[in-house]
Amino acid sequence: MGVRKNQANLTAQEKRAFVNAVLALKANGGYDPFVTTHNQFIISDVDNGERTGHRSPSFLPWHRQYLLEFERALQAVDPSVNLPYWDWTADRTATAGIWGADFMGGNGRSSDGQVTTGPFAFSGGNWRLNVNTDSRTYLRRQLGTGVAQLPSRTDTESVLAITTYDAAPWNSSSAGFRNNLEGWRGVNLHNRVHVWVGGQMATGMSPNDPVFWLHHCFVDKLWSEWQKRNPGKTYLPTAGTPDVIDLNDRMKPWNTVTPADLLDHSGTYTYDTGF
Ligand SMILES: [Cu+2]
Repeated sequence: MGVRKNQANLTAQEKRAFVNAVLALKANGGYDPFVTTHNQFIISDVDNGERTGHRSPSFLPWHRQYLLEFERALQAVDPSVNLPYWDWTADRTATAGIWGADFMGGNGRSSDGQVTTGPFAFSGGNWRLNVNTDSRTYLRRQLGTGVAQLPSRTDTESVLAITTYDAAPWNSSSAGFRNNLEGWRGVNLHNRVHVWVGGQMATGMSPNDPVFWLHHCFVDKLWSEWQKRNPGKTYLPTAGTPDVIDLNDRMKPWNTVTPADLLDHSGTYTYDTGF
């Protein structure tokens, strides 16, 4: 069973293995379909209609399953690899280790936002964006430009303290833990991180930037932490909600798993520490 570690604690060899598995998946055609799927859901998830991947209670179980699918695809390349997470409350500057040339690579250059360092720089020849909003096929970032600060530990604790999972109308206007973590209301955690990174990360094609997986792995860890702190509090809504994934509804695109199936990840993977 896999242990998902803080990226700041990976050894040089673990970083290399993760990067190499991502590059191998890109090269064998297995990566880009993940980008396509995410963008299709970003486009189709709407506040007043069907919503599954985002702006709805199933934001968390949907991304949990989506990350699991991606992690399994990496493990098919290298069984030693597990998803690392990026604790953006701690590793919170543009010069933090996560942006090193041995891992995610650095900020985009000022002229066109192009990432020019690390394994995913376009000039390296291994990271061409095939699923994109425009003709720019190079990875872009503008760290700290769209918004100045990543969420702090205090911001994050304030969201973990919300004891209701989610609330009607089950969308981007909801009160509750899910929507505050997703970021449509309150101090804004998950959405703000996408904006802080900028480039493709601030679009529906966000999985074009491999840091997507590390960001969402930390969001998943925060859900896990919330569950630990709120025993007996369950996923909501539990039944009969139009356009929304109830506890025992199957989720597209897999149509095999329900939120109930995904609440307990401990048989599949664990996290190295609590928050
Ligand atoms: Cu996200």
